[in-house]
Amino acid sequence: MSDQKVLVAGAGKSGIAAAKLLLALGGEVILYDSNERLDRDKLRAKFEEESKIHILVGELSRTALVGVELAIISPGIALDAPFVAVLDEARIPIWGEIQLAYHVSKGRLVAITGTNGKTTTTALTGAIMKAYFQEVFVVGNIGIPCTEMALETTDRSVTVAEVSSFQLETIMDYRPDISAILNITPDHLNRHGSMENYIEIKERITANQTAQNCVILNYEDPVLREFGESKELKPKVIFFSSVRPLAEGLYLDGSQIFYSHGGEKEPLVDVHELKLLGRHNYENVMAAAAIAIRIGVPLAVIRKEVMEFKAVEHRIEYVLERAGVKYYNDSKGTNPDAAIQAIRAMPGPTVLIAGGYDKHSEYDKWIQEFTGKVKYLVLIGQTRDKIAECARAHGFNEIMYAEDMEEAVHVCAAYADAGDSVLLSPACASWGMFDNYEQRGDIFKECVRNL
Ligand code: UMA
Repeated sequence: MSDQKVLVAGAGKSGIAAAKLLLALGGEVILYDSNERLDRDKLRAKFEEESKIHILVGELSRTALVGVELAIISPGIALDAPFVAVLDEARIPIWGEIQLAYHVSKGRLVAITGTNGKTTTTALTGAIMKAYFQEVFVVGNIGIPCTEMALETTDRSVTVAEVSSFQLETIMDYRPDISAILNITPDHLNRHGSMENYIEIKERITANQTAQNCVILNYEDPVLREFGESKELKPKVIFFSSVRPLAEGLYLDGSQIFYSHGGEKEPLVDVHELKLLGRHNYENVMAAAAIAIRIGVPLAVIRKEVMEFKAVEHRIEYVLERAGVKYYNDSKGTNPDAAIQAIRAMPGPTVLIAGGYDKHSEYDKWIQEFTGKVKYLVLIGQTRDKIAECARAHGFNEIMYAEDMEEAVHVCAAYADAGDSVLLSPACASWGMFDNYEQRGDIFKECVRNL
């Protein structure tokens, strides 16, 4: 890439990291962002003074592209963004940021995608790898751009990447040694147009894989089962199932996870020994274990790591116990589907804090999960009335309102009995009351600790 002039689109985390990588490789970079309100001086200050970088914001003109040989695009930019047409017209190849990282990186690559659970699985896989290998990088959608670490990788490295559909849209010869698709349910359809397209993009993670590579798939996801059984798929397939025993692969039987292969079955872990809760998390554990087995980590190491692994922050995260009541933070439960998983994961009667910004979601399925589990519902935020009305329509009347998180936590503490759980899993986005879901979760935890 040395001496190449490259346009990097998007001046967020990915764009900055990609630009720095290209500069380190000796390239010249135009860092472009369509948000004209961005401060060009502040962006410029993120780079060494002598860097060959030009900052461009607002509209992208054809003349700005003179001499540009390649464009690197950030994941948040949809391919129907107006400036992409300008790149296409100028016949400039477009690579995603993960494609650039792949081009430069060394060592083995594990790439994990799926609609839900990919951050937990990536973090857990990373933890297992770190317990066994010396050089491990955990990157991608989880928060550290792949390009940020690319130059540090060596032939001995193992890179574990969380990969989103946004990132997979713009890969070229990206070929993970091991890939995993955890599940595919409707999400991001506003960007991908249709479920068919979304599925195709997720499955693209295997597009360049060969018979030497491997893909881990969820046997209980009908789309993925069919995909895994199709004759055209080149990599070796390892299935996992949380519902039935498999002759080959990982599966949950009762409370025990087994690894079965070549006619033998080996117990991996009893789920009661895990700190992660819920069937969806057992699936994440099986996917991570399958990856680790495939790459050669001994079962004893995997067992130890999965038992020690705690939930990723803000995802059914155990906070503490007060007066026999356990408190859980699931601020990442920003839609009804995710919030259903959290309710299912609770060990017993639960006092639930929910509500927030209105994304026009349907709440019926989520409220139907309350039966036999949720004792009281404490509502906050813009969606309070809408959720209360829907809950009453389903015959659930144990509803209270709170003005802020502190009040909500105090109400829960007053109404929860020893043996109950208090769960923040709002089924709504945080905006309106908080900057983002992280801040909402942090404030919840602070209020709990101050009880
Ligand atoms: N921009 C344009 N033109 C556009 C759209 C955006 O110039 O048409 C600019 C924005 O003005 C902004 C920049 O692009 O300045 C933002 O780029 P980005 O949205 O790609 O964000 P990054 O900061 O680079 O973060 C991205 C991922 N964001 C998205 O996919 C939306 C992060 O995932 C990821 O952690 C990070 O790269 C490192 O790899 C976040 C996410 O929400 C967590 N992911 C989605 C999800 O998990 O559901 C897929």
